Amino acid sequence: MRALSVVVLVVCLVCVDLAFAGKNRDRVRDYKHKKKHHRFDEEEAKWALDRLSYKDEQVIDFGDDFRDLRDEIRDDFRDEEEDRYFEKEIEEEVRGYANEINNPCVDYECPMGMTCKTDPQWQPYCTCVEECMPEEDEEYKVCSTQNVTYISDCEFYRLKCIDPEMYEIEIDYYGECQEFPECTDEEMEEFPFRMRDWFSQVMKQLAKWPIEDGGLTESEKHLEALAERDMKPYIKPIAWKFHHLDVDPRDRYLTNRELVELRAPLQRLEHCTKPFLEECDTDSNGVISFKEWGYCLLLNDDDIKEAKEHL
Ligand SMILES: [Ca+2]
Repeated sequence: MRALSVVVLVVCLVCVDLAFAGKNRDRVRDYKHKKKHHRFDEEEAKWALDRLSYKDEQVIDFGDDFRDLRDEIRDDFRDEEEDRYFEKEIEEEVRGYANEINNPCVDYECPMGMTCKTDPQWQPYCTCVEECMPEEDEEYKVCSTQNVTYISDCEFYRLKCIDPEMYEIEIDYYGECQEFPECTDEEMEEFPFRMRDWFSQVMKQLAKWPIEDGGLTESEKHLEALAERDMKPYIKPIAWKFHHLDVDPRDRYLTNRELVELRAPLQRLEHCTKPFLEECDTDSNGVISFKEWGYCLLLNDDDIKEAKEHL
């Protein structure tokens, strides 16, 4: 019965993690679509720049398809008056496109709650988001570690960016703030097994995905393949997950902020997540060391030593 419940929960947790990875994949797809679209705009802009004799841009080869399209459009605007109107319209568009092509914010990344802007010297910088999309769907709500509900994670991070007093506050979980049932001793005892099985399953699934869709890197795939042949197949995934979360900063300690990615999507489905992670921090210094992480996922000292080699 216990084994069955672990299996059911592992499947459930894998679904959650993959759903989030899926969201990430959708975002990547969306980005690629935008990139593709942007590319088209870029070609149009270059062609338009050519029309306006912007010499710097004339060296660009548009390719046969584009030249055909250009000639076609030119033929369509034989009428002089129309042609003048077209020139004017093109000129306006050129300014917009050229702006977009040269915009240094296009590939400039900002942290959550911030957006990129340019200064008068056309240098990119990050500044707090001014406004978030008004979200009405309950699903977008988030609950903070101060037990305050926000309409979306965008709104939470926007306010956190504006208010320095919110520096220590993080997203606790997705959804409106609520009371969770207490995590029983029995549930708490099972939880590390669930967690580490879940890490293994997620790693296995992500090994099948292309890296650009959020899948594992080549070295992570290699690690996953090795893990499957291990006597203790959970050791490497435990190290992998720690390494995956330990990014801000990568210092072999997991802060509350780094744990958001693990805790926030799970807490509503798995009410033991939060108390479990709190218990992992055995010296109560607010961060989880790799040793603490290993112990709370039931590794012994030798396992931890082995796992450390994969950090
Ligand atoms: Ca860290």
